[in-house]
Order: sequence, then C-alpha cells, then structure tokens
Amino acid sequence: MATMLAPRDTPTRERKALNGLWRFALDAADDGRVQGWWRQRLPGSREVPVPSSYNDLFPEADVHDHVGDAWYQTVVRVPERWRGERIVLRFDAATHRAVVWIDETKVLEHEGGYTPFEADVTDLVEPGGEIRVTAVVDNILSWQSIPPGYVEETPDGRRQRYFHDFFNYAGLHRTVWLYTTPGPYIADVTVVTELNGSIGTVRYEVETSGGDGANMLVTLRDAEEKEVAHATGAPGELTVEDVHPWRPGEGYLYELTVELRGPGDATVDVYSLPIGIRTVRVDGARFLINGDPFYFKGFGKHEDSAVRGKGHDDAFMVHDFALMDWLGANSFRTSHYPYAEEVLEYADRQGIVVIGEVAAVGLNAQLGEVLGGVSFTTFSEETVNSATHEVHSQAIRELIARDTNHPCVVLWSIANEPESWTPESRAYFEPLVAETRRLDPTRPVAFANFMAATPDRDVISDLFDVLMLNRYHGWYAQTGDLAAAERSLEQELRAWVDKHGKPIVFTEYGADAVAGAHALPPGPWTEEYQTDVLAMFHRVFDRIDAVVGEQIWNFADFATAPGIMRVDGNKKGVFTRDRRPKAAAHMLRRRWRRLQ
Ligand code: BDP
Repeated sequence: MATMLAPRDTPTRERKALNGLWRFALDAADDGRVQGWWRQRLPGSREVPVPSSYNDLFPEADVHDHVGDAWYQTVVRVPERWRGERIVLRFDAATHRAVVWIDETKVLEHEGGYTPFEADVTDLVEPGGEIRVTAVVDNILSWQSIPPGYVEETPDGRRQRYFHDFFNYAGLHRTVWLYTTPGPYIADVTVVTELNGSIGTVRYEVETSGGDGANMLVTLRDAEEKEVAHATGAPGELTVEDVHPWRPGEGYLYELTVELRGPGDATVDVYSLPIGIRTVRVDGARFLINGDPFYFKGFGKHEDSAVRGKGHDDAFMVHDFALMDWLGANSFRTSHYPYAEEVLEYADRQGIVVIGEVAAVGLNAQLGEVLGGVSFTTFSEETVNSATHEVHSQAIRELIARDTNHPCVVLWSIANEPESWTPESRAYFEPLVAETRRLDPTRPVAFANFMAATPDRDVISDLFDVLMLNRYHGWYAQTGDLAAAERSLEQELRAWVDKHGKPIVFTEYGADAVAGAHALPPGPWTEEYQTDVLAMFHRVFDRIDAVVGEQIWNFADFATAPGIMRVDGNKKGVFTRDRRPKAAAHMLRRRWRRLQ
C-alpha cells in the first residue's frame, strides 16, 4: 500500500519548515491565473501567517467571505549543504485545492483540503540560492468536491453555499516543508501489528525508489532505545518478546528504523517512525483493542479557534488534550476531515484513541435544505455523481496513506451523515467500503449515521462494522421534553440492536448552550439544559450493552456560516471557543472519572 511518509530529520534527511509570514493576495476577479501572478511579486502588501486560515485575520467581510483564489508567496533560501540531495516541496494541507509554482514552473496540483501533497523539485532549485514559492489556494466547494457545496452568483458577487455546519475556513492550514532525501530513498513504509499473549509481531512493507542492489536493515527499539528486534529485507516480520502494547491511556511506542544500505554496507537512506503494537477487532457487539472491550469516551471535535480558524496550533492541541484528560476522555473523532498529522502523532504518544474521518460531510439533501437553503437530489448526474465518487475515493486513499501507521487510529469513518436510505446511497457506498477494506484490511469501517436514517429506513449499515449514531433527541426533536426524548431514544436504540447486533458508538449527541445562560427549570440554550440532555443520553446508554462509546458533540463551541439556528456559531461545546468549561464539563468529569 502506498503510504505518505511524514518528513523527518534522520541521519540522511533534513527538513526545513517554511512557516511564517507569506505574501498574500485575494483574487476575487480570477485575474491571477490569467495574468500569471506566480511570475512576479504578488500585488498589494498583505501578509498572512502560515499555518492559519486567512478568513478571520482582517476585519473586512470580503476577506472573511472570499470565494475563489487566494495567492500565497514566499522566498526561501535552499541550504548550500543540500547539494547532491533529492529535494522535496511538501504542503501538509491546502484548503480546498491548490496549484504550486517554483519560480516559473508549475510543480504541484492537488484536490482536497486536508491531506498532504508533495513533489520532487530537485531540478528546480540551486542549493545556496533562493527560490520563489507561489501557491494559489482555491476555497470553492462544488458538487464534485469533498465536502460538496455550490456557488451562487449574486448581484453582489459570488456566495458559497454548503451543507455542513462549520465555517468554510480556507488557506494554508498546516506546515509547508522543504526536505531532503538521498537519491535512492525509502519511499513507503507500512506497518501492521499483532499480539499473541506476550509476543508482539510487526509486519512491515517497505518500498524504495532507486538503489538497486541495496539491502535493507530494519530495527525496532523500545522506548528506552534498546534494540528488541531486527530483520533484513522487505517485506518482513519482527517478533517482540515481552511486548509492551500500545493501549488506550498509555501511548507506549517503539521506534522502527529502516536503513537502506548500498555496496560495502554503506548507509544510503534512513527513515524512522514511531509505531505502537496493538490490535483492533470487532467481536459481536464489542469493540476490542488488544482483545479487551473498549468504551469510547470523548468528543467530536473541530480544528477551530479564534483568529487562526483551522490553522494548526500546537498550543491549542496540547491544551485540548489536557482538557480531555482532565475530563477523563479517552478518544475523539476527527470530525469532519482529517486533522493535522501532528495531532495524530500526539494522540499516539498520549494513548488517545482516534476515529479518523474523511471530509465527506453534507452528502445529504435533507440537511442541504436546512443548511444550504436549496432543494436537490443527493445522488444524481447534476449533484453528487461519479466524479464526486472518485474524489471521495481519492480522499479515502489519501487519508489511509497518511494515517495507516498511527496506532491511535482504530476506526475509519468514510462519511458524516450522508443520505443512507435510498438505493442510490447503497450503490454509492458499497464500492467505497470495499475500497477502504482493500486499502486497510486491519481496521473496522463505519460512517456517522444521520438522525433521520432510523433503523427502518437505513439501507447501508449492514455494509459497515460499527454503527456510529449522531442523535439529537431533546434538541432537534422533542425540544425541551427530556422525558419524551428519553423514551424515543431508547426505542430507536433497541431497534438498532435488534436489527444489526453491531457495536454502537454515539458519535454525536448534545445540545447548544450559551455559556452563562441559566434557568430553572432548565430550558434550551442554558447550561443546565445541556447538562440534562447529556445525562439523559447517559441513562439510556447505561441500559444498553451494545453501546460501546459516547462522543459528545462538541468538545468546544465553533464557527459556522451565519444562520438563525446559530448564536455566533455552534454552541454545543462543553467548552466555549476559548476553552472555558460550561457546567456540562463538570458533569462529564464526574461521570468519566467516576467521581460521583
Ligand atoms: C450534525 C452534524 C454536525 C453539526 C451538528 C449540529 O454532523 O456537523 O454541527 O449536527 O447540528 O448534523 O450541531
């Protein structure tokens, strides 16, 4: 399987982050591609930070709501010592698509806002000299993008409409790198682990580029850097006696080092990556990690914070994990797109379990009417069609290629709340599930089921391993009547248990609460009501064995498109957007840390 190895410093490789302030120009009139803006200094004097969304950096609405191309440019000096190395330019993400030039030459083109892309640019750079890197980042969502949307032409300019409930932040959200590898290099490493009593097994595949006749040494070291196994050649298998498994709550990692050796055993290339030895399996209605039943406690999250929008930020990452730990959470879902790889690396080390989700959110006409204000048929020639399917497939391929070696990821989510009650939806999802399983036979596959896709209507859940349910009893239905909500939730849940007998993870449930709003008796939008809704769900979960997880919607309040259903964004966070606890956080802490 093709992987997408993260850039790392090793004895044979060096990386250089191109983060910082880049020149920036919005291009609402679509002039740049015609006029060849990559050939010159970008017009205007704006600069923006990378990584960050650009939308909230300036007070103007035309920046916040820009539709179309945004141009980024920087000049970078390539170290003289890189002479003779292979040099790669890599973007960890560009939302939602980008074209990149080095000086006058186009080097990259990529579709999809949340996965990395890179190119060998050795021939275009002169070590010791400077290069100009220009990227045009297009934020338009169409019927053929993942996620989908459409652009409305109005007398006042373009307006982007979409069918998902988070703001369409755009820009260079993650690190941009220049990095080196030797000429012949290690291109791919895929690891699959197994456990058998106290013995761990690491099966690996390695692909190299060039270096014919070279041989390979693969070494595994424990957390104390002591060698525990080695092997030569690829593919291969390493056996670890007295294995220390990776497990929820304890991110024990080994380091796998692949060394490519040439004539006379001279080192050609070295690549190391942290790996965790663990297994994941679904058994009846149980979700097993290392053979032990696992219960998900945590959240659906967003990459979202004030000013930087979806720009990755280590401070927010560390803080969010610390708050989850304070609550006793053990997991989260990367709703509704792959998060920065730093987040997965950190989850690996912290022993936090992750449901990895692709950006397929909003493939649902019913939701489209509410959020996009338009009537359409979900699957048709004019809407979600075979071209969309291919983009969706590619998004799954890129997600798995990037994340397959992360032990924290235990489950793939290939869509959020799609239409799942028509023959068209079955025809659409059947091949995607097959493709996901082909790419990764080791992890279960699921999708987050929409509230209206009740067990009697749903026609696709039999294709999947785990039922992930997003439910809003007491909020969007039975608003304000928690007794009725509790009854109807339990009834529906029992119908799912009878129909499928699969493990059920609640991947969304909750209620909006405006921090500081209080009432007795509790009413919608108050902190008391949010707490009561969550407690109601918990009573039902505790009565049903097949429920193996509770992930609240949402960890923190987040930005959305404007709408009368939203108060300055979505307020379902148990933390505010600046991460202050609402009353619900204290209740969760008592439940998850068993303090009551
Ligand atoms: C679900 C979506 C999620 C929304 C949430 C809500 O999966 O993205 O933010 O509901 O309405 O439909 O708060």
